[in-house]
Amino acid sequence: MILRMPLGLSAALSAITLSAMAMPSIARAEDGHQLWLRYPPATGTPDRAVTITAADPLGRPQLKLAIAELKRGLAPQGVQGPFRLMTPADGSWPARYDHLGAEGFALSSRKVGDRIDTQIAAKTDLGLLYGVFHYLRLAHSGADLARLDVVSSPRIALRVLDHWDNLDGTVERGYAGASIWDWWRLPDWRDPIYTDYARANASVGINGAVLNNVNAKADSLTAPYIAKAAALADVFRPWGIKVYLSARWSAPIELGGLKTADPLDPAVAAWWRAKADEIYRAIPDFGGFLVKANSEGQPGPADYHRTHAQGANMLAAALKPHGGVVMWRAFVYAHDNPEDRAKQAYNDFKPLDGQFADNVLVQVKNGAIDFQPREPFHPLFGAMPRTNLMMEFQITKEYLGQSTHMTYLGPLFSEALQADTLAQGKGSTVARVVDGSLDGHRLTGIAGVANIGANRDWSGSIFNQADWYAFGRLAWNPDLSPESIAREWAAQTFSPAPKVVEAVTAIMIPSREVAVDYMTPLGLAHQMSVYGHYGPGPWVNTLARPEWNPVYYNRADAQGIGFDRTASGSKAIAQYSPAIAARLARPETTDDKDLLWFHHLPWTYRMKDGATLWDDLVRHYDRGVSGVENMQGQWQALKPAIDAERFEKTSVFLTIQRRDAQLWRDASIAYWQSLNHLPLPAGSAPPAHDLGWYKALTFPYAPGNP
Ligand code: BDP
Repeated sequence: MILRMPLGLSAALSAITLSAMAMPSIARAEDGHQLWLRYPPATGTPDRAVTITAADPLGRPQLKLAIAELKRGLAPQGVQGPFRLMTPADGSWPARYDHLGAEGFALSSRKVGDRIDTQIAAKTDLGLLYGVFHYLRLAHSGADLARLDVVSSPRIALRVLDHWDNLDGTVERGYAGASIWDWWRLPDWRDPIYTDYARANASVGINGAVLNNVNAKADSLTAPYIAKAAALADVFRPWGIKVYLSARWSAPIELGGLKTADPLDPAVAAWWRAKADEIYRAIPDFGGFLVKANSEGQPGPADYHRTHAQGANMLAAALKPHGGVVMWRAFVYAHDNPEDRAKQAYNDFKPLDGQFADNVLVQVKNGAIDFQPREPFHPLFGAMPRTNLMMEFQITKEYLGQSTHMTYLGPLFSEALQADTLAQGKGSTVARVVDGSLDGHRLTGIAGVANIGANRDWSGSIFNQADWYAFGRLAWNPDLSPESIAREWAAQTFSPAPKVVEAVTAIMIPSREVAVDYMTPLGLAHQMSVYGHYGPGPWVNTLARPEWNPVYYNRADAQGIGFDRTASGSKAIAQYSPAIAARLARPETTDDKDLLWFHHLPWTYRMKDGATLWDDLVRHYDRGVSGVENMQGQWQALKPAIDAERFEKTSVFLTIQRRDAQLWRDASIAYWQSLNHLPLPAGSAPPAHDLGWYKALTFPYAPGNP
């Protein structure tokens, strides 16, 4: 079937350059709702007719979507045809593409006279859809479309967003407004936003969504809520996205009236089997369960003296006949366990290696504590070769300034993925654990705690969208560079003009390090206030559980600061492979960025450059504040190139960030000085207030607080 589409573009817009930086002007008003899928008109392109050749899309919803998306993305661009979309079923399939997996695609193009012939090939219609999105990504980020030769398949099988959305419409650690799921009106009202959501995810290759909070209510597993989830699954299906549910461990008691949730009790297993059957009747391609068990007060198999493996395997057996999986979280630590919190997950899970069923993935946070601005990689990566380990990142910025601070997370994700576990010699990166290549696993996964809410711009700020985007791109290929991802995001989000792309990328790339500097430099962690983890609170020591208090992590006193995790301390370094442990055993051979994570050191300790630890620490805080000032200046220079709405919002957010950075610096320094009584290094300004002033600050009603 041949679809002919006259583009009929007037192509009247031509580039106008102005300003000292000669940025191209962008006049359209924008509110960020279009994300990176804005498809703005190209400038100066002549009218063209485009031809798309594809099999009859009748009965092939994904092919239909691929064609529609291609038209939608090409129309403003005035890109030349013809395009050919092909699968093996369509004939003349080139054997060289036989190795493409179910989701992979190949793009090729060549110039024929004054046209460009483009071919998008994939084994499945979903692969074609991904191929179309990739083509459009290239088209809208200024790539040369006349000589394409791209073959791409995802490295990780399950690329999932975890929504910490509650049934009452709130979002735990959500900073972008209410939940986008209108549970109340589902399943009848299928808000068009669900389609937009699925399309945005598909555009970056995300293929799964856990709909409800890991701190789950059993209600999600009742018939009315299964019907609601099924309605969402229907909307998502054509976009290649499966739904998953967080399962509350004690549901057999709460919903089934059983006396126990013991995983070895046959009645419990039977209840879950029946529940799985019921879900699959409504959602035939249901993905499976995500489980937070025996963690932060949630029930779990340990309540019955059973292991995590026994719990996970019982659920896995219920899902197995339907092809579902269990994503079992390793985020566990107990209030009555005096062991270093950073060690507890490893201690619990490492001995279980090899005991998990083949449809279980153990979901491990990138670091051993909790999504801090910087954490060394979690020692479980590389330590459980006989287990499917999946990565869990937090896209929502609970500990990184929440919605307002600009802290591009691409470098954080990539740092964790590229960390070398040395488990099987050099090159045993976390990425290779997660993509299964290191240990030969086929069931692989990566999850990101979503930063999506009902805000018009989805993520609470324009730049937070980049974190969602970067998660998807790295889930597809964990070896992509955060710089290249930032570039393609900036090109699609603002303008492909090289000056704009370079200037936006230059702000994004250092932004996470800037935040580390003003919040938790040199390996400090968890210094956030009690108000929803917003703002500084290094002095806090009043929370019920020791390991919820910042003082637990900084261990600061008159003599020194930092958490000793060496042989003289908690011995956590022994959880890493011997070569890494040997490096971490001494402060001199530990990276400065992780120094106080692993070592307790005197304030007068000499750093590699000869400065004292105290002076160096203060310099990091100073650098954090001046880093935000730089970002502000760089953003102002972009004014002529950015539409007023998005420019203004980002400017104001950077002002908030500047204020917060100062607060972080001053409050932290005031507290450390109250302990060490040391003078500030030359050139460093004293905090604006005394410590009491900072301690008296409150941030009530911080959003996202459970
Ligand atoms: C922490 C959050 C808490 C989550 C928990 C988790 O503060 O709200 O429930 O992680 O991941 O980061 O389960």
